[in-house]
Amino acid sequence: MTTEVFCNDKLAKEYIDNVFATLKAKNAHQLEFLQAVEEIFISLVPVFAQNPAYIQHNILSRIVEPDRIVSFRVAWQDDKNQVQVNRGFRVQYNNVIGPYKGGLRFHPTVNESIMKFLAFEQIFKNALTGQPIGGGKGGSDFNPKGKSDAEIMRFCQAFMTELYRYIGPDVDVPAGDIGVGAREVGYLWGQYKRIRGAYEAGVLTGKKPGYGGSLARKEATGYGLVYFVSEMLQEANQSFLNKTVVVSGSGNVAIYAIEKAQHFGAKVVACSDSAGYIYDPEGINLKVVKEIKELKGDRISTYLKYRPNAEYHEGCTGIWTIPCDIALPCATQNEINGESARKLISNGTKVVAEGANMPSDLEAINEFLAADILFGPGKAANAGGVAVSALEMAQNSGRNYWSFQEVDEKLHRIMKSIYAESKEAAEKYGYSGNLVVGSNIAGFIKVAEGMLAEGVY
Ligand code: NDP
Ligand code: 2IT
Repeated sequence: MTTEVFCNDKLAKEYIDNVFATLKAKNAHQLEFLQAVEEIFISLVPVFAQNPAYIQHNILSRIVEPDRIVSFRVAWQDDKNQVQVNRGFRVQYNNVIGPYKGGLRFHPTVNESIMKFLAFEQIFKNALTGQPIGGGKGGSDFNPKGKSDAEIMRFCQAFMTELYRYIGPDVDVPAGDIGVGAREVGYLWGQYKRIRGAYEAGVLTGKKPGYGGSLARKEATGYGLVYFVSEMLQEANQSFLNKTVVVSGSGNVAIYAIEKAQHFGAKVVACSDSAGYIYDPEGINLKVVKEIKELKGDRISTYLKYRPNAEYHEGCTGIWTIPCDIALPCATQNEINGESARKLISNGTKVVAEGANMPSDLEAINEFLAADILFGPGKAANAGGVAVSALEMAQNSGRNYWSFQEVDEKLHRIMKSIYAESKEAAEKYGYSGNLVVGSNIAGFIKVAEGMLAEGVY
């Protein structure tokens, strides 16, 4: 039995600051992780002020500590028969709402801080989808660039040979993220199936349609982002029609965000990769981008061979100097800093929505909010990918397939509902129009209530 206690903003802030100070002392070098936590903590002051039970049960100290982190060696042979060694991770953060769920990232920058920031955000994102999925993330510092198909396969098999013991359709369900798409998921799945000796399709999502995968999963994050932005625009009596849009990245999220934005009548004038960006004032030819990136795995600079009137610029941040109505960062974390945010604002950008995870740093977010930019935080705006992953799990358990249209309609409904819930939570807690606060609160409360119901462990 707990007794009712009084709380207010000051006491709530003191509690949150204390938890953050302890976390910072314990994880001093994990900058991305601390950044992700700080953004959420700032939003939660009114929630703790109004729900003292959360303090009594020390929900915050419990929620920031992952259930477990697995780190493992991945040894594999390259095409020259040399043995290479990488580090693999799986962060199982919180499974109050469902099995741990989140992608795998293969990128040389992967470390524990990045894994933890992604897994932490995933808890609240997944809660927002309304689907029964907890939060997790994994990956490796393996660099897929320049590797042959056989090397990718051997790496994926070696990675799964260790990972398989920690995952399962009701335990933890990985999927793709940067550097991991349907090809990699296919190799991972094949190895899992061989080791387990059973067809447990729901252990991984993002599989190819026809081999256990869901239609519309490939498109889901990008389409979902554009559906979310449409809700934001509708609120301001606007739409994508004739808007100028800049999208960073040219991977899975970026490509399908461009596709849907164009479908809704927008002119997308720029996209990028980690080396530089292209500017095509006539509007990006998406067929060309798909050929370069999806078929050839080439650099975005080669776009100029097909469209000589376009421009190519080295470096990533310059893309935010292009005047646009809507900016959709879809590449990676911290790609928009305060300076880029100020440039976007002074160029008249009205909407910024995050397809990537944490692409705007804290200074940039503050700039956007202060300038009354319509700002869609990643946790809410890019949740379409994992939402359709949950729909893939549902199809796998039901041993059936839904049509593209059926999945796309469900995705659309989920994105509308995430927007509505985030907006409503912001209003309820006195931050009308602030979707950062709204989505953090709406996601957090679902998890916190589940933790209260489960009791202390
Ligand atoms: P991809 O690997 O398909 O594409 C990533 C794109 O971002 C590429 O164009 C890549 O360029 C660029 N990029 C990667 N790292 C950097 C970097 N350090 N600096 C600049 N550009 C970079 O990944 P996704 O499209 O799947 O993921 C993009 C973002 O969206 C990530 O933040 C991811 O976490 C997030 N996300 C992904 C979801 C999904 O379903 N896939 C769901 C929700 C969020 P290059 O080709 O040169 O490497
Ligand atoms: O960041 C993300 O939400 C993803 N990479 C998708 C995760 C998933 O399980 O589909």
